[in-house]
Amino acid sequence: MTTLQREDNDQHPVGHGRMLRKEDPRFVRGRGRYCDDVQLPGMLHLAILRSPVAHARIVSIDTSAAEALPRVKAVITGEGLAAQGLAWMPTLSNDVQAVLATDKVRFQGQEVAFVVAEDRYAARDALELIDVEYDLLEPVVDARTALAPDAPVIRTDLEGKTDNHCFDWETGDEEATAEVFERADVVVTEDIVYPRVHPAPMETCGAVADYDRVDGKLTLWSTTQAPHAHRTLYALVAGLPEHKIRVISPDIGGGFGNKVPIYPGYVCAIVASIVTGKPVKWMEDRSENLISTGFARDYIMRGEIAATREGKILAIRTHVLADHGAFNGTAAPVKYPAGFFGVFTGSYDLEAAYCSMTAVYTNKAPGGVAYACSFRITEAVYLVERIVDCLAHDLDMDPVELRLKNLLKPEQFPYTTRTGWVYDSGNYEPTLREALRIADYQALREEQARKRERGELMGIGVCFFTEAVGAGPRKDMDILGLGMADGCELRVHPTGKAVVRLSVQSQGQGHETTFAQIVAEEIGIPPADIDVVHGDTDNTPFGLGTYGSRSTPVSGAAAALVARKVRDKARIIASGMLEVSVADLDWVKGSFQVKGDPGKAVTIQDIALRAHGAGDLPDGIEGGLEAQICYNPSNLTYPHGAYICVVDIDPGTAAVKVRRFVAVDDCGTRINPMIIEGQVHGGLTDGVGMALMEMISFDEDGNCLGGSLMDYLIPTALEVPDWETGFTVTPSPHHPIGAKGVGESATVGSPPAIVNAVVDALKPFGVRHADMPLTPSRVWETMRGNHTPP
Ligand code: MCN
Ligand code: CUN
Repeated sequence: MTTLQREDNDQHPVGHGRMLRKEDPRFVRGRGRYCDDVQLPGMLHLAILRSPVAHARIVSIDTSAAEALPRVKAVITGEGLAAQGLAWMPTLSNDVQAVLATDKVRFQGQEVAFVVAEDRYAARDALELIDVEYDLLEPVVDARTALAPDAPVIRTDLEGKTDNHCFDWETGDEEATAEVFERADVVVTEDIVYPRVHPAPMETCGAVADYDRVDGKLTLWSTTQAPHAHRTLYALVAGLPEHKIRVISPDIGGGFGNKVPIYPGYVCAIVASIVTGKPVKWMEDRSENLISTGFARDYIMRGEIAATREGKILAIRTHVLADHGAFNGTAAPVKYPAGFFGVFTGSYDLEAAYCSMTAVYTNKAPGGVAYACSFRITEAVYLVERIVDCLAHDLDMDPVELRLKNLLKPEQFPYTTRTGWVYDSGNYEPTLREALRIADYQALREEQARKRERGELMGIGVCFFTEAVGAGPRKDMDILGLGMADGCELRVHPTGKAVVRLSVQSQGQGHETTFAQIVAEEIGIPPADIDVVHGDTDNTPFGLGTYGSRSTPVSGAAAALVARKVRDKARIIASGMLEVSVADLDWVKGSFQVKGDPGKAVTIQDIALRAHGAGDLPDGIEGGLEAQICYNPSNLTYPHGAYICVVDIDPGTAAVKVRRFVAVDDCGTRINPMIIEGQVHGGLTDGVGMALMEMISFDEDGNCLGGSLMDYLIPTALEVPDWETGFTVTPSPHHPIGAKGVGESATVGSPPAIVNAVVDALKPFGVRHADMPLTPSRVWETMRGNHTPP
């Protein structure tokens, strides 16, 4: 099933292959059209006043001076919104979040009021003139003490709430796991923190709202990864009829999960346009993006692993303390409050597993599911791949040998994990062996041994991961009651050119190219002749959008199946044109040929013309050549990968240099290998950022210390090596073309490989674990035995 195939199809004219991106001519010429490029006649500008403190009661707000400023059109506070019933909005996790604070502010950067003015400068200037009196309250900054009996209660808005408890969740079998732990030869326990980080897309969030008072229609350009889901939620919240709302997601300058939630700013822009009768633009700046929009991770985990002396892993157990910030704004399917953290058993054959989780509110920005996390699989993979390395450390075993001993075997698939996930397909060992081959693992270990003798710090880190992507089957998954299916429409024009309309939305993943390729492969029209339309609810079918690497698994399947539907109709028309029965036709990419007489054939373009043109069509066949579909996946897809990282640490400065990184990914059938490599390169770069540099931290007053890119460090080309990539192909058995998602794989798989490498380099110091980000100061302290978790 797994093949190591060569990809020499660079020049492939039709279908899958290494095709240059159709969207790039516009991007490389600076002709992309982003939210902030939208200019409408009479457009006003909106700026948001944010709380300077983390926790305080609002005593009074005086807006008179701001209102008096020339060019200011409106100043709105929480009270103003409350009068319309709009001060609070639902979050994607069935919690509520303040659009503008009324009673209290609950995190630094929270929205307190907004100004609408004739230009951006006047709006910003007016913010300075709003006088807010705050009555300071003690903030809850550390999740570890959020449930202390004397901790101030953050969510006093929730009736009867007397503590900062958000939710509890568990999965697996507690008793069976305890029993296995009891009889195991070896038990290893480690406290592992995945710090709060931020997706920090190049383009910040923003919107342009245009409410037409005459026809009652709202058009909203917004930075959203899920235009249809957002539209339905606006309709439900604001009471506007759904057909009178058009959400347009134009070009998006990176999403990484940051653009999944509905932010107060979008709602404020809509209100402002309704109030003023003018189009209103809101674009946040970099600091606003970093301190107030969806963060990622913030899991404090205790990992435990049980094994035999020979290194057979028996069970994994974990308790997680999850910091959800001031409102539970996590985007996850309703039944999965911890996202897909339940896959924390990783790629291994275990006897038992158990996870318990406590989530708490703190005085920090809301969010949680973001930054290429595959719904929290980043955290799950980090936990298992770190704790397996801790076991290797204690057993004094090579981490590769330990993994090879425990990886699931191909004959075990489909494999139901101890926490109930059904891995669709996998052939793990060849993937790991391919990574070892590219890295020349043996030679690296020999080099390391020589260097250790000389006192040099070189480390080799391994990670093997399995992801669950493509949410998801309707029977299990919905977001606020919306089933996670995706529609697709394909229309072939009379001249054989086509347009395919998607419900998902690209933020840089190249959908305009790859979705054309999927359709091209099925129907034989060159991808250049297929236009991809997305990101506009008036012109695309309903579906839940792009996140959790679900576009290929769900919408990609829809695109393949809708093309097959059109091809089925084309076959009937062809049988009429060639005067043979449909059973006598062979489909040879792009044309139907009469069996045994390849000279008698019609191309898809001939058929398209006939479908629209003069002349008879077979009985019962309508004119035109188009179809639509709504695809509900039967399962998630489970891509996997093997990563090997080599680091050198300067013993004098403790600076970590990632010298080599080998990534072998298996995402099933590969549609465009070049785009996959781009996705992997980006995700690996994310991994270097998280492992070595990135963290959103707070001081004891709850001030966010990562409010600019001077403090919140993100990686550049300088910090990353030349990536070495490889692949294996294990198709998904239930996906129509066997493809699995890949957009988040490298972000999921790379942090543990890098941390494992750093810890491996520090082995001479007796180090078994160190927490991210492994900045020089933290590595320095760790070398001296002073490791303190973030
Ligand atoms: N692909 C392929 N063959 C496969 C799988 C995928 O050729 N077997 C291609 C797809 O056709 C698509 C791309 O790879 O062009 C990513 O596909 P997929 O894995 O389905 O992921 P999505 O398109 O759903 O993208 C979402 C994913 C997520 S959730 C985050 S977060 C992330 C990521 O994509 N955000 C990104 N990659 C990003 N890349 C860019 N440039 N910008 C972001 O914001
Ligand atoms: Cu978790 S970030 Mo992506 O799913 O949009």
